[in-house]
Amino acid sequence: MTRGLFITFEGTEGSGKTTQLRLLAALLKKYRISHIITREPGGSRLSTQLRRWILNKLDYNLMPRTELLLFLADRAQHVGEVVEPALQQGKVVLCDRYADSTLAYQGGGRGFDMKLLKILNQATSLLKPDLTLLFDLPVEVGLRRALDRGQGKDRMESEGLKFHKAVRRVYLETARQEKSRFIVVNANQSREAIYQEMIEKLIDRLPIHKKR
Ligand code: Z5A
Repeated sequence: MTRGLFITFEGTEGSGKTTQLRLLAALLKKYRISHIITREPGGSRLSTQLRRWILNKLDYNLMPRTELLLFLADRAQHVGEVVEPALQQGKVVLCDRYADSTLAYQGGGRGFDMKLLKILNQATSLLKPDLTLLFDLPVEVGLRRALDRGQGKDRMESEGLKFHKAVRRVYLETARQEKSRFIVVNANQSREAIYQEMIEKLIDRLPIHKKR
């Protein structure tokens, strides 16, 4: 059996990546391409619990190192339990955030050393995405969208503008360094326009184009 395709969705707060992930999943469904939707943190049974520890506002200070190690623990479990088995079954895996989030948030946002993070990412999972879609937009626009959702802010969303701008910078820098893996999509437009751009840039890399 041919190995599946691992596609990750990345972006700063409110970039609309989850919306686009669902739209892409609907397209795969239409073409009967076997796929799964998953996310980090939170894609495995253990990580549903970890997600609460990491993102909920706590009555104590979660140390940046603790936060980093929890994200990595979550990934180790998620890759082994969910992502690898699906890829071995030949499925397309659509994953909302993955290791590039660690570089962007813990590296850009929290200021951890990039070399150290890359080593830790490797130690956690050797699995690299085949493709990474980066939904890019000014952080002010994304934060406004997230606020308009009216769900209140989690721990990461409560960080200031400087934090989120540093996250965006690292994403764009990583995309520049890994041009063959990254597809950058302008997320500062309507849902329909983003979808159009995503599909145009992605279609030749999907198993769908052979079926059209
Ligand atoms: N994190 C980390 O620090 N380190 C790591 O290693 C990993 C993660 C793996 C997970 O948050 C947090 O964990 C994340 C990084 C950190 N923190 N932040 N910030 P999460 O899973 O709770 O949420 P998220 O991944 O950050 O998603 P999001 O930003 O909340 O949403 P989104 O996926 O970017 O967008 P969306 O849900 O599709 O849309 C957001 C809203 O905008 C929604 O109301 C939509 O209806 C609306 N929307 C969508 N598209 C548009 C357009 N085009 N125009 C207007 N409005 C739109």
